[in-house]
Amino acid sequence: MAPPREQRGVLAQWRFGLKPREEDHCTVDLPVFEDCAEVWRPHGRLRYGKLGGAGFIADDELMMADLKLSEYDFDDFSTTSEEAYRRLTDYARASGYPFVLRVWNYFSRINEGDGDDERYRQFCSGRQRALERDWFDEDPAATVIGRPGQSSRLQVIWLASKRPGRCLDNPRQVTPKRYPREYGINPPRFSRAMYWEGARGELLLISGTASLVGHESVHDGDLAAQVAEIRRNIDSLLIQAGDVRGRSIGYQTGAVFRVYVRDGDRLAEAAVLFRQNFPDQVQFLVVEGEVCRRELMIEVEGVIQL
Ligand code: 3EB
Repeated sequence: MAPPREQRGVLAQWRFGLKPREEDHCTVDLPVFEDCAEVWRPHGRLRYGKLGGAGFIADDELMMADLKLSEYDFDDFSTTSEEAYRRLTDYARASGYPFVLRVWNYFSRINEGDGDDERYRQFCSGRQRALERDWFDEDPAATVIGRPGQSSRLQVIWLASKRPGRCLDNPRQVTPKRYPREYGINPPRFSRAMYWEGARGELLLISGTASLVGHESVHDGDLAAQVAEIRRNIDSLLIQAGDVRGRSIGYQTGAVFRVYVRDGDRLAEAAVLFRQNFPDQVQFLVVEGEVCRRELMIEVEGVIQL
């Protein structure tokens, strides 16, 4: 399998705002503020593969996989999610890139359904069931975002490595797998960030970070205050990452962030707020996307190349 011409020669070319075709890799149909593509350069020779709904692009150290499932093929949404994570864990073991560093999950109507029936919670239940059968020692960094509209596609993109990363916790926030019962029967399973070192250099992969302190959402209804809280959360994470690395980490050039905004009419405002709250050298793109708790208006993720 070779990817479409415009995606050749790169480990990943993330594109937002387009409907992904079956053969597309890392294309996510979330509405964008400005057209953007984020290119991840390979290190060494590229290899391509395809297996059971997933496409794979790998270089000497890292593999990017993009799995698309239709919920119509499964009984309910939690079963769809379980199947996605079964394949992810199976493929990771079989591929030679067993260490899953980072996962991005996209599906529509994330906040539909009440209480434990909410689709995000169904997603968490399916993920948990798959992980009870087989999991890695360390939860990967992750993002879960709702795509506007009614698509039946669950898209799971993951970055895996031949060698392990080190997962990080954020002392300002409760570890997701220890969230109290009020957030669902099955807690989310992800780490706040993953630090990784390879021949191409070091990467800090920062999970979707929201205005959440402890386990509680804060600043309900206040977009500006949520962005400021996210900055504090990410600052705190960088301190942890610096400890693990043995050398401090800042927002150096080479930082690329993504900003997911629930209200499609507030993308421009969110871009201004991000600029005001984060250092100038941080590159970012703004896309429309629903965050997994209704009161959360915005979520920020990022990659810092060190
Ligand atoms: C949070 O801190 C916000 O379920 O994998 C962010 C990143 C969030 C990943 C996940 C959820 C997940 O709980 C939501």
